[in-house]
Amino acid sequence: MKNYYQKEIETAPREKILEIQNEKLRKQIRHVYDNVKYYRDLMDQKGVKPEDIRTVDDIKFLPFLSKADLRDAYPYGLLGTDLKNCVRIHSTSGTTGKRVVAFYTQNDIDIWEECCARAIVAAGGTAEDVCQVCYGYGLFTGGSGLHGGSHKVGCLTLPMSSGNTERQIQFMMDLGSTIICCTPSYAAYIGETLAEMGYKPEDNKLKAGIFGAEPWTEEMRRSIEKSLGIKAYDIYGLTETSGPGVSFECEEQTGMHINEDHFYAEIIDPDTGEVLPEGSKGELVFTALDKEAFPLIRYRTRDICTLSRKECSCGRTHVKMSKPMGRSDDMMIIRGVNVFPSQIETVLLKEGYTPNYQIVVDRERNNDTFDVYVELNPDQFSDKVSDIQNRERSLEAAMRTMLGIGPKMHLVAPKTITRSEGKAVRVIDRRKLHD
Ligand code: DLL
Repeated sequence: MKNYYQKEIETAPREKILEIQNEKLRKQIRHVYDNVKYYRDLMDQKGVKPEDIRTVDDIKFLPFLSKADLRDAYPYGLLGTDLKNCVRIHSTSGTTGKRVVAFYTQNDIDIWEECCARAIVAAGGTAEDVCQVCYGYGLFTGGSGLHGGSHKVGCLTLPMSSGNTERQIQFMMDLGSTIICCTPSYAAYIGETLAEMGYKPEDNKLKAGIFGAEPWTEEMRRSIEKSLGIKAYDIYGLTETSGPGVSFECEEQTGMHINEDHFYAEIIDPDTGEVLPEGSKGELVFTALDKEAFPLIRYRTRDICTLSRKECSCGRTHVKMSKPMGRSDDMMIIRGVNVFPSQIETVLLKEGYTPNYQIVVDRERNNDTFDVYVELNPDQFSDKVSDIQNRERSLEAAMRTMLGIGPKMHLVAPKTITRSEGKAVRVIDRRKLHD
């Protein structure tokens, strides 16, 4: 028997979905034009009026929104409702200076949690399940999103948050967790720790895992499935769109169904902005059709992927996106935290160091390693090891404040970082995260 959380809409005929999208879009565009000055100005600049947008085919006339707009409008410039109607915020893990802050009304939270509930049910979740949520709780959307979804499904919810692996394992074993939600790298680490503690995959009661927030490969899926004895499902989302649950995998495991009654997806050429036909590889753009507090019109995610409308054996009719295959900007995701090289550069320059640096990211035993090598100025150079170590510790602290995670800092002698003849190679990512 196939399981759906909201069967009617999840399996609705294409025409029905289009009808819903068109109606919600017209309403949403009228609403942002009338109530959000930032959108009105963008639309006026492009010469588009709300009445020009009748169906999703007209969406191409609307301006794009980028992360830079979100920073410009920080914190309240994109609010679609009175602050008094908002009940929550979440935020991305640091971008240069200002973070992205997303607002939610109660209705936004309900819809978001329903999307996560669809993902949990697609992974086989029911009210009988024990769902262990080990995404981070707090400003990050992972914990709250899956937590809310788990409640909606009626699972016994274990709000573990991330970290403290031994305690995670103790609860998992003692309470018989059947579903686990966390980043794929943390899932792999839990699998490894279980084996080290002498457990075999069949010793736990887990049947499914819902993993996302960072890129992971099919090889990683197979290895997690083996080490935990589960079926591993992908889930995608971003803070700007509410959080996890924009799209999720079903049992076919061949891409993630986008919740099209709430999000309209386009694939564009990242250089020209041209909308590409189905199946093309390009940048994913989302329009949130019914978000109230933080409306999002044609938001450029910077994630590169493809869309497919091929019929799915699960019966869901919503379009599927492939795993993100990379990004059209230089953002890295390290231990689940979004990191831009420019943030690192900002700290270095502020602290009086050279802009000659190199970031090395790797993965050891399924954990990201994060090292930054920086050249000292000749006048900063010292023969005293303790001087250098003190400088490294203080830089690590400054980095942690900026990024939310601390890289291991290595101060090296002047002129030792290889100079490039073309673009500087700032980032060496050895993790091989994309197939
Ligand atoms: O990572 C929301 C989330 C939480 C998704 C838990 C899934 C599970 P942000 O911190 O704003 O939000 O980061 C969003 O993470 O633009 C992608 O580049 C990346 N990302 C998210 N899910 C996946 C995934 C959350 N399944 C950014 N595969 C996005 C690959 C992913 N990358």
